[in-house]
Formats: sequence, C-alpha cells, structure tokens
Amino acid sequence: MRILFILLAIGIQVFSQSLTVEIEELPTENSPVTDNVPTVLMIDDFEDKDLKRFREWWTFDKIIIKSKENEKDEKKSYVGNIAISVSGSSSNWYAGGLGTYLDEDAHFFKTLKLVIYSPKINSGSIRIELYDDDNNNKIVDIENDKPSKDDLFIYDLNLVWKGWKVVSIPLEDFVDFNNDVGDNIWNPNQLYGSAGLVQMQLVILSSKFKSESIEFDIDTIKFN
Ligand SMILES: [Ca+2]
Ligand SMILES: [Ca+2]
Ligand SMILES: [Ca+2]
Ligand SMILES: [Ca+2]
Repeated sequence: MRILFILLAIGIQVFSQSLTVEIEELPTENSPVTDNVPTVLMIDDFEDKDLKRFREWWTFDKIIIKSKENEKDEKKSYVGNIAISVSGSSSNWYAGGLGTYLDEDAHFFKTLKLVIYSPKINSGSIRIELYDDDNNNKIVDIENDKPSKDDLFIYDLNLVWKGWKVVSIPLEDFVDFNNDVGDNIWNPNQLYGSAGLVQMQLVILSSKFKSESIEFDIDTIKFN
C-alpha cells in the first residue's frame, strides 16, 4: 500500500509539472504581436544629398531647394552633416512650397519633429500639410486644386527665432483644413488599402511682410 501511495504521488507531481510548463509557454508565443510598434518614422534627413531618391521631393511656384553642407562651427549635436536650403520670394504672402509622396503608416506616432536653421528672426513661415488617405486609393484625389476625398491636416510654423532649433509639434495640434472632405479624423493607418499618410507638403509663406525674400535650412523631418 505504501509503495502505491508513493507512485501515485510521483504521478500527480509529474502531471502538475508538465501542466505548469505548458502555461508558462503561452505568453512567449503571443509576445511578437505586441513587439512591432515602430518608434520613429524618418521622412528625410537629407544626408545622401539626393533629392530624387528617398525621398523624391518636388517644388512648386517660387521655391528652390538644394542640398547643402552644414557649417561645422554652427553645428549642434542634433544636427547632421547635410541639410536642404529652402529659398524663394513671396508676393501677397505666398511663395510656393515643397512636398513628397509618402505612403507611410503614421498612426503609431504622436509628434512631428523638424530640425530647422533660421538665419534671422522672421525668415519665413511654413504651413505644414499632412494628407490622410481616407478613400483608400493611395493617391491624393484633387478637384479644383483641392483634395476632394482625403483629409488635409495643417499646422502653421512661423520662424521667429535665429539659429538652429528642434521644433516638436504634437500631432494633436494639427487641425483638419477641410471639414467637408474625408472623415475629419487623423487616422493615417494602412487598413483597407489606404496609404495612411499619403503625402506631406511644406507651403512657404511670408513671416511678416506681404513680399519677402525667404531663406532657411531643414536638417531633418521625422515622426516620433
Ligand atoms: Ca535623399
Ligand atoms: Ca485618396
Ligand atoms: Ca477633412
Ligand atoms: Ca481621416
């Protein structure tokens, strides 16, 4: 009888051990699903001196962009080697702009960061435009020169400082610019074939006067 009890006890122990092991293995099988959250979306750091590849930038109206080397003595730790110079002239407040096609899932991010060199106080003003592909067709649908299906979120940034600056803009500070178009919600995910954040443009405007010559540098644009 005693031997039988011992055997039974060992049997129960082995059984409960194997049960425990099985339960411990379950969480590791599930963890890759939660590990895939990106922490940065690089729009451009311009380091490759190539404005046609990653990313392909276009300009419109009276704006010119060029790659340029940052001056060593001006450099801060957060500034890279290469930036772009943005220059132009405004009339009736407007100069032109630059932009790039993105097709990026931006729903993970909370902040847009730009590293900008402003050579003087009031060197220009930037209307940052983010296009959110709401009709899931990977393009910005345009009618009468305006987006006709997709949300356009904007933020106005006046360059009212001198020198380098890291500008951090919470995405919740962007406002929907077309209440009659899209779903008026910042939802740049890539569900149902959407490009998510389909396009970004920087529209360049005067800082202070109707007509100005405008000049500043951008070292980096990214989302965090
Ligand atoms: Ca490039
Ligand atoms: Ca669209
Ligand atoms: Ca809208
Ligand atoms: Ca939307």
